[in-house]
Amino acid sequence: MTGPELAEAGRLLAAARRPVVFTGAGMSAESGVPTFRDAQTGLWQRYDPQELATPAAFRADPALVWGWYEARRRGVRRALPNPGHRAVAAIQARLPETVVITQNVDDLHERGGVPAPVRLHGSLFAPRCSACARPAPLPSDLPPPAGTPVPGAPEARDEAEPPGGPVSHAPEPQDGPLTPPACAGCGAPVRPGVVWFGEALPSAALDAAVEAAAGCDLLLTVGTSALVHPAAEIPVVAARLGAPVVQVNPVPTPLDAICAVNLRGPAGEVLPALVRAAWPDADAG
Ligand code: BJW
Ligand code: ZN
Repeated sequence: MTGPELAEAGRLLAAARRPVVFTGAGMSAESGVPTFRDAQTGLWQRYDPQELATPAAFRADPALVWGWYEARRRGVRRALPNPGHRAVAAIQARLPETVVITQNVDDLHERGGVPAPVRLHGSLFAPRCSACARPAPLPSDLPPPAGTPVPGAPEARDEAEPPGGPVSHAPEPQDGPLTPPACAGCGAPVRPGVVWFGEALPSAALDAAVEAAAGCDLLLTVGTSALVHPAAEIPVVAARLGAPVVQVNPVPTPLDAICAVNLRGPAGEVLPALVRAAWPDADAG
């Protein structure tokens, strides 16, 4: 990718000292993780994500909602960070004051080399009790029920653990409704550790995001439709206080009007090109 917009965005990035990278689902699209507003596939195609991602949906049908999140968590577990994630890590490595703020509930920034993104909408990997909020283990962290045959597993258990620790041999459940586990403390259904419509964002994360946006000297917004609030206001805070905003998205969004530069294209191609434009010697991932 080349062109005057990329060169201008590269100049802005090279001049920045405290950039913010603000990401949405498009960041992970090239890793094979569907965006939130993509049409759903398989068993889920008759459901609207906006109607599943609510406390009311979970109350009405916990197995439907838990099964949807488990299917998505298994999909994310199989996905790998793409060159866009690695380019964001390269920016942070070059500019250590970079703050990465994500709306995504996957873990691809962490696996791509950004150890502690600010998570506005929670995580697929942090289930908790729906009543007492006690953290719950991930289903695949649970040992298989006693007597569960483990396909292909050796009878003897004296083999060395694989690198990275023990792996679970729990069978993968089928894609579809799935009864959520019960809380070990109070017995209520465990829920995904994400922020649903109508729920408050975690206040520490929201405060950190607003503070970073207010103090940044460049905001790079990547792969978000900017339709969901209050997250969509983060780039607006930066722009209002004078920071240039650079957007990476194949299509226009409501943020176009406040952006100094709009880079139309996929994150996995545009972000490495942007890093190379800023620092021609950089390893852009
Ligand atoms: C690519 C690409 C490639 C594709 N490269 N790009 C003000 C106005 C109107 C409404 C509200 C308002 N303030 C609050 C509201 C209500 C509501 C809201 O915003 N509704 C709107 C939808 C109308 N907000 C809330 O309810 C929030 N809570 C709240 O306000 O609480 C108040 C409160 C205070 C105190 C006490 C109690 C309550 C909570 C919002 C939580 C959102 N949660 C979700 C689900 C998380 C779990 C899950 O994933 O299931 O978060 S919704 C969903 O949207 C998810 C995402 O993080 C979020 C943003 O979506 P995102 O990332 O932008 O994805 P997409 O799919 O929309 O867009 C993808 C983009 O990528 C597209 O632009 C593509 O073009 C692009 N793309 N390939 C680069 N390769
Ligand atoms: Zn509980």
